Amino acid sequence: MNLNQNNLHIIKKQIDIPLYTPSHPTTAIVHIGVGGFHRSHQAYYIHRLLDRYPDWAICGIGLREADRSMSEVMNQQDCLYTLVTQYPDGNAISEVIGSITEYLLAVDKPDRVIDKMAHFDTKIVSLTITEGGYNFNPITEQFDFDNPDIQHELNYPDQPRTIYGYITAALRNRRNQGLPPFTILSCDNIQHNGDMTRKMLMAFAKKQDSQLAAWIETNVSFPNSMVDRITPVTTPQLISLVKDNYDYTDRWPVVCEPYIQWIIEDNFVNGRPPLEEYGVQFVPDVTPYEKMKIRLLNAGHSVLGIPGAIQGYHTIDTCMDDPVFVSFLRLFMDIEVSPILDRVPGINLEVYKDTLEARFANSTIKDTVSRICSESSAKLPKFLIPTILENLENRGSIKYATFILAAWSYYSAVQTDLHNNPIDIIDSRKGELHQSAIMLHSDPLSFLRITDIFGSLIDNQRFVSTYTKQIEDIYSNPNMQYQMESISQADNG
Ligand code: CS2
Repeated sequence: MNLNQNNLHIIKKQIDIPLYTPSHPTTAIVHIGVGGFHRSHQAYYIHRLLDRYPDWAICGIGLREADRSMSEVMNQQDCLYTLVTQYPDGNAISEVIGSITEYLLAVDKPDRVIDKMAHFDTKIVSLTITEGGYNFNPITEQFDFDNPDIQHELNYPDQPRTIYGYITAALRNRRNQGLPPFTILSCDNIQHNGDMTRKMLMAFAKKQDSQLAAWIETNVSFPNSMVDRITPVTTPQLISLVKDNYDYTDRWPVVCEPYIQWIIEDNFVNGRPPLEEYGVQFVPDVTPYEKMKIRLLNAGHSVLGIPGAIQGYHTIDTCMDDPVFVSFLRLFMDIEVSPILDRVPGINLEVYKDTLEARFANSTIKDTVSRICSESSAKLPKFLIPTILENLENRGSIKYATFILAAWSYYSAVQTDLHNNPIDIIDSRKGELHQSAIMLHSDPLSFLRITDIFGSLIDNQRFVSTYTKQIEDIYSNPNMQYQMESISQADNG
């Protein structure tokens, strides 16, 4: 039996199903980038409120050809999916989520996507398009006009390809029809994600249509938000688990941890769902929360994942079984991150870090090192490098974070773990990273010359000498445990 609306009356004997009925749902949120995270986080919050507030359903959008399989599964399953929340003690809570009621693949139906976004009912356009999806140079933070897709949409505004082309096309229709604008809500792990989205969209819109740009500037809002829920990649085992336990086939269920957090600036130009009734925190300024989360959790993941991959560990909880990794992670958080964080209202930092350790150690979610290391070229400039820059400025410690860059260089060059097994590297810049990293024998700093990742780090003497020494150490003995222990030794007393 397949998961779909018709079968829900049978499925509900085994598992919780939505209490709301989607006969004629109003989709007030258009979400671009429906992956595991959107489905465990935002769509889960909306699921919880839809029975009382039925006008806030979600229309999911996939922009790229790569979203075709999600589109097929979602449409085949009437957009229903199973969310499996795995507790560290082995208990799991599973439920069927129905808050996404429509899914459109933009490459097939660009006009329908524009019409949907331009429709009166749409009040929010939200985004999870990953750190790499915003089309900016991570170091200069300027919009990348060289991207061929951007060039195409500037020349042919009615043939959009990226969020910028779609959003401007939809906003132009709304303005022309005299409709109110929508709020653009970024849910990606970028500090000041709303401000960044505004800056990028304005750069694009000004080039495309300066009058429209002026309208956007005065009418559209871009709240910053901090999102959090660890959501591993769906595995064939999860699909079997759902089938074995509940007797139906869900082709793309989602697994996640119990922890969930969403903090948003309350700046919505066309209304919003009452998410505060469901645990979402609205604050005037999200800055301290997002900095804490990105610099500790997201960077902490990379601090475990990159050496973990070299060591031959496959999941984050396996890294946390290694006391050397645990101690290195904690020292990184205590010595290099905590001192540069601002006071975070209502949060005890020590407790937050303890909770992170417990979340990383959750052995039931099996979050893979390959997911964590994927697209490190987009993640590290946002998660880790800014911490090194701030500590260079403040004369703080840099050896933990720098070690991760040195290990990343080794990982990119050698591409195998300590046992000579290939490392599963998922990065759109994998080839380029490899080429730069292997030049090391003629130029020890070759890796750092990718300036849109490392910026001007290469010009800093203290950084360069720490990095060079660590690279030498790693190449003489790539056992991460050994290297991490010797770095931590002095601080462990
Ligand atoms: C992870 C995040 O992609 C990563 O490297 O750190 O996906 C992380 O699991 C989420 O941001 C948790 O909220």
